[in-house]
Amino acid sequence: MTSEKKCMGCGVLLQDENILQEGYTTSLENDICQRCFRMKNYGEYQMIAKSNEEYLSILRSVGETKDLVLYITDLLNVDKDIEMVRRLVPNKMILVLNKKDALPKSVKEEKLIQYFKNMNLNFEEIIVVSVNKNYNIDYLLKRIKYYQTSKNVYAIGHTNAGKSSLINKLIKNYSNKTQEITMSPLPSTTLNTITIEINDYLTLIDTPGLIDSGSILNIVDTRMVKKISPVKEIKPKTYQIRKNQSILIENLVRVDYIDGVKNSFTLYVSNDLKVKRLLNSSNKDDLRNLNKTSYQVKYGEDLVVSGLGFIKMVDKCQIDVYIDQNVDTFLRKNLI
Ligand SMILES: Nc1nc2c(ncn2[C@@H]2O[C@H](COP(=O)(O)OP(=O)(O)OP(=O)(O)O)[C@@H](O)[C@H]2O)c(=O)[nH]1
Ligand SMILES: [Mg+2]
Repeated sequence: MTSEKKCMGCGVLLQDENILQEGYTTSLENDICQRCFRMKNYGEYQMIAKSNEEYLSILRSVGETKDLVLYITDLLNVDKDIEMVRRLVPNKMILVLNKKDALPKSVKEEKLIQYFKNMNLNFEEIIVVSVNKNYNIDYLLKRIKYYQTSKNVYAIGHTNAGKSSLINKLIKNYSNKTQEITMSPLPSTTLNTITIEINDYLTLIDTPGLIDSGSILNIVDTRMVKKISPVKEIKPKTYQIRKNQSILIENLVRVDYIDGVKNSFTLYVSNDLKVKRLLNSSNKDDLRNLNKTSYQVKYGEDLVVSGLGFIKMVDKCQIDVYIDQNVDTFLRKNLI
């Protein structure tokens, strides 16, 4: 039977008929589905492949309200399509830059804020937070109260940005509810909207995240997903690098320095990932069989590897990047 009852963990309709389909639970008396139960209690993550179509239609319907929207962004995985989302959702919006704890303490907040201001996307305010460290959450709540246009406030953003984590933090800090939305390091944890009344004046609505089809998280196993997702402050690794040298990250990415002056590459990736510099690029390596993209890097650009992190490069140069063909890489102006 399919009920009208939604799973409190991920938002899908509960059903007790088909174990292979989402929303399955052994008994409709339960509040959460079996997938959420396993993630919460055993850390057993189950990936669900989703298309972005449903999510885009959820975003469009958010855009039809006049309610305040929180756009949650992971500072390590800044969206490429932030502008597209802004067009779909023209509401009053606070940009929430999450996971500050994962960046080195030396990174200045004002600099991050300025970077996003320069996009001219008309946010009411840009606020840096760390949900894990409970950093700036009180201030965020104050500003939510200040900008909200009705009781309802939506949380939107890419999958894995920390939307559900943020809402859970707000529930924990400011309400007497015990409900907990499911959180996980895998993409597409939340499957449908979840509405939570914090108090008489504030109802938060969690939404599923937009999928980044080019994220490296889509192609690695759960063990590697955990390794890639930083839980501690990243200790950036800097390498002086010259022509004919290479940087390798695990067996995931290879960057060959093809041409340019002696340069400095700083890697912002999880500390758990093994990084190696080859002093001679001609050394054989299986990574060479992966898809190759060549970049002409301008002065002061980052190479972003979607879902993994980024390499801050100082001088202009030419590089070849080898990576699985389904993973996106791109250049942008230095974030930090
Ligand atoms: N380092 C760090 N990790 C965080 C923070 N907030 C959330 N995370 C982690 O980010 C991952 C994703 O969190 P979720 O809350 O499930 O993200 P979501 O945006 O709801 O993702 P979907 O439901 O898939 O759209 C989890 O592994 C969290 O532990 C933070 O402040 N710092
Ligand atoms: Mg979620």
